[in-house]
Amino acid sequence: MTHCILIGCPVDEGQRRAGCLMGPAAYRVAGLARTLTELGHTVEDRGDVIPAAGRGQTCDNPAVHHLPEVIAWTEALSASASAAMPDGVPIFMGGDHSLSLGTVAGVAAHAQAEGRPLFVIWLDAHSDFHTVRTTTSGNLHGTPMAYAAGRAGFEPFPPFPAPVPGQNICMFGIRSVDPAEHAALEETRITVNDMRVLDEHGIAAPLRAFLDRVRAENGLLHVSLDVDFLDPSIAPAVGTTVPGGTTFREAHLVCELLHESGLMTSLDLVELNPFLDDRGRTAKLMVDLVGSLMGRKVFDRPTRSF
Ligand code: 6HN
Ligand code: MN
Ligand code: MN
Ligand code: MN
Repeated sequence: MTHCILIGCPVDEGQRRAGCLMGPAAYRVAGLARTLTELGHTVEDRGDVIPAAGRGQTCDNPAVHHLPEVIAWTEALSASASAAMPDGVPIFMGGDHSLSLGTVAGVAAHAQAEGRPLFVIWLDAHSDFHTVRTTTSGNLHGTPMAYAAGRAGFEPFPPFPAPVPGQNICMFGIRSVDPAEHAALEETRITVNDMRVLDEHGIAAPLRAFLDRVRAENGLLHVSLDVDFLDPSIAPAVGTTVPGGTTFREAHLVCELLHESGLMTSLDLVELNPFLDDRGRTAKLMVDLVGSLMGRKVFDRPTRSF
């Protein structure tokens, strides 16, 4: 039994297609709390985070969009995340992916205070490894992984509390990486399991290998699930669809293996844009995936070896 803490993060300023701010409401309507309760967990909904007003910060990159607002979200969400961590497993209901600038910062501050290493699993079509300087779209939802890894180029933001070492970061589902992100990733020890890796080896083996390391080092594990990790044919409600994503079963398998590991300590659900959804199917799929992450299975027994 886990104490699940729902935190609404109605962030829309990290990209340009309005609608992600409706994400937290869609997760509530789709029955996220009920799903968790039915699995035997306790649920506390802390409502939606409200950021302070932006303070007018600027940067050298003219493309950057809504910088002061995103900084204000980062500060507010970082505080909410570190406050929630001692009480249970926070589930951050987004909101676009710029919310992870704040949630991972808050979780990292908590991990540092506990004296435990932080590991991050990034489930996404994109690597989100731009900095405020390198982003060409100017959409800050393309930057949170670089912030968490401690890349230089985030000067207007508060310094990241305890950068996550590259070898503690593992990405899955990747199939859209901009040139500046590609070059920067090559300089790190981040494991990038792109779709080619998943096609050839499946998702279970690389995931198990990473989870073994989290366990061996008694790490905290933050999971960031971007809707576009999923193939757009099953998850249309996202502004940045990329063909060739994970299937229904691949995504559930990731969640089932994560549950079996017992290692996940915090979770982001990001990029759901309910305005683009088809009768709530993407919101419902995301809630179903959280069900698998939190213990739903067909038979309660270990997988047989055939
Ligand atoms: N996401 N690399 C593109 C950009 O605009 O920087 C896409 C970012 C997508 C962001 O997945 O959360
Ligand atoms: Mn705008
Ligand atoms: Mn993303
Ligand atoms: Mn993405």
